[in-house]
Amino acid sequence: MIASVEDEQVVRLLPDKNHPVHKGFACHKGLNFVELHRDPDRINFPQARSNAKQAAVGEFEQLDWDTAAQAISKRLADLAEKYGSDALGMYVGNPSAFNSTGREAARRFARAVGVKYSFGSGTQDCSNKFAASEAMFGTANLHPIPDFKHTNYFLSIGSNPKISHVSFVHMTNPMATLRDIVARGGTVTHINPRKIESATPHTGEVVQIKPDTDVYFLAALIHEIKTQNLVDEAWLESRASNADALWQFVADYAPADVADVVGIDAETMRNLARDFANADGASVHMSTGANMGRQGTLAYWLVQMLSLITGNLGRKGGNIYSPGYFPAATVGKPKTDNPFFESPFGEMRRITGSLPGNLLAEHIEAGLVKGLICMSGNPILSMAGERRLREAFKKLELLVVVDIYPSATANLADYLLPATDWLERADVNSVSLGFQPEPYVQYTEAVVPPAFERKPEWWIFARLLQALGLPSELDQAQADPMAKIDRQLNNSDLSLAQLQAQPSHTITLPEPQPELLFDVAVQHEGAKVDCFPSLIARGAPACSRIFAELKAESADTLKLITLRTNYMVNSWMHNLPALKRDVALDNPLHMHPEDVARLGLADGTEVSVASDHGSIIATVKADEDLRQGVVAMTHGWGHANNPRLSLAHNHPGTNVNALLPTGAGSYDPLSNMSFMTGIPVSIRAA
Ligand SMILES: Nc1nc2c(c(=O)[nH]1)N[C@H]1C(S)=C(S)[C@@H](COP(=O)(O)OP(=O)(O)OC[C@H]3O[C@@H](n4cnc5c(=O)[nH]c(N)nc54)[C@H](O)[C@@H]3O)O[C@H]1N2
Ligand SMILES: Nc1nc2c(c(=O)[nH]1)N[C@H]1C(S)=C(S)[C@@H](COP(=O)(O)OP(=O)(O)OC[C@H]3O[C@@H](n4cnc5c(=O)[nH]c(N)nc54)[C@H](O)[C@@H]3O)O[C@H]1N2
Ligand SMILES: [Mo]
Repeated sequence: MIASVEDEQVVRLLPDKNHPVHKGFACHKGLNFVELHRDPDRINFPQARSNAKQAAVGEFEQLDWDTAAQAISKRLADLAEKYGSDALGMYVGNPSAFNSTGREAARRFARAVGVKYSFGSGTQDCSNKFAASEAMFGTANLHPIPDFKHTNYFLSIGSNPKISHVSFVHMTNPMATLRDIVARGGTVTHINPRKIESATPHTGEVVQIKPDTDVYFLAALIHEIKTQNLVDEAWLESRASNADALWQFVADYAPADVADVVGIDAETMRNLARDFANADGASVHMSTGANMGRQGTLAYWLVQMLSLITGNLGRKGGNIYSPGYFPAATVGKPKTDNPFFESPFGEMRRITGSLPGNLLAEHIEAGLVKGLICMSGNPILSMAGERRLREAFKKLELLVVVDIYPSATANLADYLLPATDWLERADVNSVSLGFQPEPYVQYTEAVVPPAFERKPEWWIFARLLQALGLPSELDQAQADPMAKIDRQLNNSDLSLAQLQAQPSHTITLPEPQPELLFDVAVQHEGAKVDCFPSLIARGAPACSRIFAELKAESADTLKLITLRTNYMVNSWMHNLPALKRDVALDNPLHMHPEDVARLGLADGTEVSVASDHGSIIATVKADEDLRQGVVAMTHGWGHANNPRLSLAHNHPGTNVNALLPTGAGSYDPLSNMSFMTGIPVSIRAA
């Protein structure tokens, strides 16, 4: 985007029509960022809590940075003295992905002070992918992307590109991308319980699946392709190991065997499998809708297997590797063969450093985590079990929150530290590494100086380290928070200085070459993909058990799924007037009209929604787009307890995450990924 600045104030953001890749396409949430930048409810100064933690609403007094840094470092030192170095936890949330210097600083800080317990939003949206890739490919950082430009079949599972712009693929103008595939005679198929906004006559059809069953659907496709002899066996032999175990795994899941469980008739699955296998270049992408099911790791594995056995992995029009300015796949190798260890909560693993988010409350309740640092995350609203988390957070001896807003989590903090926003800090689009069909690297400058006492995270963490007497970036005469990125750029004979000199501060990189996937990215010996790694074998028994459970399930079980809209970003853009339109003033419970009638309800009825884990009150919204038996509600709402966000507080909505499971058994033990979709609920008039 282009920011117009007058008197050191951003007055306007407009799409950058000259951007070599995006060509003026920009998301309305980004374009409305000026509202966020100027929001009077932002956190502008360091603050310390001045009332009791038991109080419903936190009260805070303003500090200067020196006082705040001293006070926090003293509290950290006290904790270390009392409990040794092992009582600290950290939670790093989603916006850290779009904050290259902040993310790196949080990592460095954690290492320097010895944070033992790391948590993050990754176990709410994607940790299954890291776990599966690490096992199959020998690197957590390989996530082959669709070759949109050349593909003739695109299978999109559990995603809604029009609304969310996808995760793990940096898609420019998602709808135009889908339209182009259909326009050149290709096919786009969306696998989703809901007829999503992304599906139109020009952008593909939806096959409506039952929630939390993708793994069986994928197994059935592979079963059919194998049975029809559509596997390129010689190629598979040269590229992969353990294929026999894959065939054995899918043997129980022929299309006819799984049809009732997945809710798609066998013929549809058979046709889909054959069309995919026969297409001249077929690609597949799976996103949060399937990640959040109970078997996200297995589902992601089967997605890659579908691509592999049809000869589409690392092939033109299939799924490819796009290294961008740095081949991150080469640095994602697992540190050990067996990631599992004994913990107070049984056998456990870390995935890209993180423990299961759904055990965060337990860690505090058990007295393991006494102090927590939370950066750009809002676990109180974004994770399951708000009530339990609130009680746990009140038991913390120290909670430091680094945020731009007084979030629900910030409300419980002992110290609140004000971060800068995107207009006030420089950045490079490093999160896109590996995810770009059209690779480019861009430097975005700070277009205005930070308002008030807001500081970039790298500075905040460096200041804390300094106060702790530890080596700090700020010890240097000229701090260089982008040094690491510059080094990575140098790897491609680029530099920050070069970027800064370019129009749009952007350099486009060569188109990704399909052969790079095997030549560069796969890290297993001989660049062979493991078709049945031990991690997957570990998940196989649960896969058959859940299949039997699903088969036995009553036909009228209602299942809850998640529903992103254009008017929210997780829990945190709820204070922007531009996103609080009349269609988006709360988060009703979407239900199919037949289900509404069957339960004797009506559009607008107030209902009580209950699961095994909690209950909420919601308003029914009849919605024909849902599959029957599926209900949906948008997450990130529930601002009734937070008067500091004035607009959000006026339209609080309900936190649907009260219905999600938390604690033992509520996450995929292969990857720590939380179960967040396909949750059985019952509904009655309130
Ligand atoms: N407007 C907006 N954009 C966002 C965000 C936001 O909050 N608002 N969040 C951002 C973030 S953090 C992320 S991770 C990305 C996520 O990007 P996406 O993964 O594309 O997320 P969603 O749009 O929620 O799409 C998930 C889809 O999965 C479907 N689904 C639910 N359960 C199942 C299931 O069991 N199986 C299948 N096959 N489908 C299922 C849902 O109906 C939904 O359409 O979006 C990002 N973009
Ligand atoms: N039921 C249900 N729950 C879900 C999901 C779902 O689909 N359904 N989606 C899940 C997903 S995909 C995700 S990623 C997680 C998100 O989980 P979290 O990352 O914990 O939550 P967010 O709501 O994204 O909160 C981000 C916080 O970062 C702050 N912030 C924004 N920009 C900056 C910045 O530049 N610096 C700093 N320091 N702070 C900043 C915001 O004010 C906000 O408080 O939630 C998940 N929760
Ligand atoms: Mo996410």
